[in-house]
Amino acid sequence: MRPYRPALLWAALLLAACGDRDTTDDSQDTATYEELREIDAGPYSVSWAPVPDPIPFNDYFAVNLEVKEGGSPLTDAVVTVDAGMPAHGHGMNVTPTVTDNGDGTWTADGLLFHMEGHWELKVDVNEEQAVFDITCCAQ
Ligand SMILES: [Cu+2]
Repeated sequence: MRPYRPALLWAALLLAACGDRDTTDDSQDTATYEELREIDAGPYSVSWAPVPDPIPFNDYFAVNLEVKEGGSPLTDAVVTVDAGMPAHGHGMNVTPTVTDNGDGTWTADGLLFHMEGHWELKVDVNEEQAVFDITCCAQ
């Protein structure tokens, strides 16, 4: 009968666990469904809502953002908004302006999706980024 070697088994498990460590250092969360209106980015929870809703095709719209940390509104943060079509490698033809409402909400104005298809709405909160997948646009 061969001797049982639990130490070797544990060493293998530890090596496997350590090997995964690099991939867990990921500051970007990507939403899988366009219906997803709230996702986590690092310690922050980011939710968005377009105005008007649904987003109009080839017309200006705004995005209301709400950012929380630990369930409380985040009132002191740098928030920027951008959007692009990853399959086409381009962004918007306009530059949105972001207003800090001072209560954990931000308003991004002047967004415009000039093509139909898959867009990514990227919301940067300090050093983190939340990416929302959006299919443009409901007719
Ligand atoms: Cu495009």
